[in-house]
Amino acid sequence: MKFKSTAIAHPNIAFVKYWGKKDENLRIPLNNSISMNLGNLWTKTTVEFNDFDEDVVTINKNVAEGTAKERVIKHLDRFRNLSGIELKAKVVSENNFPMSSGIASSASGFAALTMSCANALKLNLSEKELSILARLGSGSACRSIPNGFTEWLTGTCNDDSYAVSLAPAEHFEIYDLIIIVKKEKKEISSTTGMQKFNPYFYARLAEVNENLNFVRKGIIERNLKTLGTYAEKDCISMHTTMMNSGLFYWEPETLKIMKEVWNLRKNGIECYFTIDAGPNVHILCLKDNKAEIREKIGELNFEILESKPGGKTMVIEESLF
Ligand code: 2P0
Repeated sequence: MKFKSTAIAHPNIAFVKYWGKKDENLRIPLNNSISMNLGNLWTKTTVEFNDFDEDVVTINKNVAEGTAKERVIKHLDRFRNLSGIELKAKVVSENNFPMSSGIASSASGFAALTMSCANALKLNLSEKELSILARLGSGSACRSIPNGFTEWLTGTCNDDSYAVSLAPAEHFEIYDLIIIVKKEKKEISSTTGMQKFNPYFYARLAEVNENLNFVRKGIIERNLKTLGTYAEKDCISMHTTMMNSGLFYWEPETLKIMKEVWNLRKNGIECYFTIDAGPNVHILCLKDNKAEIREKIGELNFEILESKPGGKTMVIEESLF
C-alpha cells in the first residue's frame, strides 16, 4: 500500500519577530509573532510512504545529509507515530527561490512537509493541528499554514501554541521587495542564535505587546503606516537583542538600504523595512510606490525579489516524482 501526496507552502516574513523560546524541544516561543505569507515564493513537497529500505530526502535536486536530513526524518517520525505505520518515505522538495538567496526555506519547507504527510496518511487534521505539527519542525513554519497574514499565539504547551489567520492574502495588497545583500548561508542558524540569552530579551518582551497590537491593527485597517512603523520598530528591537548576544547579521549595505528607506520616506515615498536573521532587507510598500522604490534601490545595484501576500498551505495534484 502506498501513501503519497504533494503540497505547496509559502515562506513568510515576520512583522513582529519570533526570537527566543520558552521550551526548546517543543519550540514554544517567548512572544507572539505576526507575519505575512510571501505568495510569489513557494516550496512544493511530495512525500511517499512505501516499502522503501530507508528514508531518502531530496531538496532542490540534492540528496540531503546530516542535520537537514535528520530534521526531516524526525518530522516523518512524528507522522509515523500519529498514524501507527513504520513505512519509510521518499521526500522530494523544490523551492522556486534559491536556497542561497537568504530567504529562509525552513518555514515553507516544514509547512509543505506537514501538509503532504498529513494528506498522504489521510489524517484529516484541522488547521490548528497542522500548525502545531509544523511548529515542531521549525517554529516559523506554523505561521505558513494559515492564509495570508497570520499570528502565532505563544501558548503554554504543545496543544495551544499555533498560528491563526488575521486576514486572508487578498485583504491588503502590500508588497515585499526583498533586497539581496548577501547570498551566502548565515554562519549561525536562528535555532542556535536565539538560544544565546541576554538581558535585552527582557527589554524586548516589555515592548513587544505594543508592537503586536499596532501591527495587528495596521493589518486589519489596511494601514501601511501603522503596520510599517511598528514592524520597523520590532525589527530594530530584535536585532539589538541579537547584537547583545554578539550576533551581527547586518552588513554595511544593510544599513545603507535602511537609510535609503528613511530617505525615501522623507521624500514622501511611503515604505518601511524589516530584516530577518540575515543581512537582506525587506521593504514593505504599496503598489503605487513599488516602481519608484525599485528604481532607487536598483541604482545601488542590488538584486531584488518581489512578493505580494500569499495563501495558506495546500495540497496540490501535481507530483514531483
Ligand atoms: C521570525 N526568525 O519570526 C524570526 C525572525 C528569524 C528572525 O523564525 O529554531 O527557523 O526552527 O524554531 O523558525 C527563524 O527561526 O527557528 C525565525 P526554529 P526558525 O521569522
